[in-house]
Amino acid sequence: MKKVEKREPKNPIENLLRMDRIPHIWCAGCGIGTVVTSFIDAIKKNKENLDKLAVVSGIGCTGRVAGYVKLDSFHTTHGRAIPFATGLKLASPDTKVVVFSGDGDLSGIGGNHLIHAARRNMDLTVICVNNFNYAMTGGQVAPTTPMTANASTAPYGNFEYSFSLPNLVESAGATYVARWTALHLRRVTKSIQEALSRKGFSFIEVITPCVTLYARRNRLGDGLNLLKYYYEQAEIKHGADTRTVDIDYQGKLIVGKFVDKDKPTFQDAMDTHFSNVLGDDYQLYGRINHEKD
Ligand SMILES: Cc1ncc(C[n+]2csc(CCOP(=O)(O)OP(=O)(O)O)c2C)c(N)n1
Ligand code: SF4
Ligand SMILES: [Mg+2]
Repeated sequence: MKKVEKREPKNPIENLLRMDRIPHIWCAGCGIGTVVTSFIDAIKKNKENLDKLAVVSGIGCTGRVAGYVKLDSFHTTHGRAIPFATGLKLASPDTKVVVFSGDGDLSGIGGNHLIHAARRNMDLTVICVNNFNYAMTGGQVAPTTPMTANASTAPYGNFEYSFSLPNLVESAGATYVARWTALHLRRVTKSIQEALSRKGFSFIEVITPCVTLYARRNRLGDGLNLLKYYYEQAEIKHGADTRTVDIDYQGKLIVGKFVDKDKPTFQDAMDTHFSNVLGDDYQLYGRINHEKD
C-alpha cells in the first residue's frame, strides 16, 4: 500500500483554519481573508487559550469567517451575531467572545443589537469588515455606503446619509474603538490584541476591498487600486474625536485608535448593583459565594 506522507502546513495560519472547507468562497482580491490573517496573528501573539475563545458571525461574505476558523465558532442568522454572542458570554463568562461580521449585518439588520451591546458595555470584541455594501447578496446599498457611491439599489448614486461606525458605537457606550483599513494589517493585529486584552465592548472597523461588487460598480479598479487609495488617503489620528471621522466617497480615511477607556462591564455592573441591594443573598454572576472576596 502506498505510504501517505504527512503534509507540512503550507501557510503559517493553516492550523487555525478548517482546511477541509478550503477553497473558500471569497473572490480574488477580496480583503476579508487578510483581516482573518490579522485576527489569527493576534490570537497567536496574545497566546490566547483556544479553549476559552469563540467566534460568532452573522450572514454575508464576512459572515463566512466563523465557518473557516478552526475555533469554537458559530455562523448565526443575519443581524443576530451580537445577541448570540451576548448569550454565549453570559452562559460562559470566562470565554472571550469575538464577533466577526460585515457592516450590513452589524449596522443594518443588526444595528439595534449593536447599539444596545455597546450601551451595556457587554464584554465582546467586535471586528467589523466594512466594504461599504451588502456584498453577498449583490452589492445593495448599506447604512455605510458613502453618499454618491453607486450600488445595485442606488444606480444613480446613494443619496442617504451614512453611519460613521466609530461615532455610532462610541456614542452608544463602547469602551474601545479603532478603525483601520485592510492595508494596515499590523495595526489591525495590534488593535485586536488590545481589544482581546480589555474588558468591555470593543469595536474594530476594518475598511476592506470588495472588488467584485462595490469597486466594479464604482469603476474603482482591482484590489490593488483600492489598497493604493487606502495608502494615499488614510491618515492616522489616534484619539481623534469620532464626530470628525465621517467617510466621504473616495475622500480621506481617518484611521487610528479613537477610544480606549475603562468602565464596568454589564456583568460587573450587575454584580455591584445586586451586591449592594441584596448583600450576601446575592451570588456573583458565574461564581460561587466564597469567590466574592
Ligand atoms: C433575515 C435576512 N434578511 C436578508 C438576508 C439576505 N442577506 C444575506 S447577507 C446580506 C448582507 C450582508 O452584508 P454585510 O453584512 O455587509 O456582509 P458582506 O457580504 O458585505 O461581507 C443580506 C441582506 C438574510 N440572509 N436574512
Ligand atoms: S463579493 Fe465582494 S466582499 Fe464578497 S467575496 Fe467577493 S470581493 Fe469579497
Ligand atoms: Mg458589507
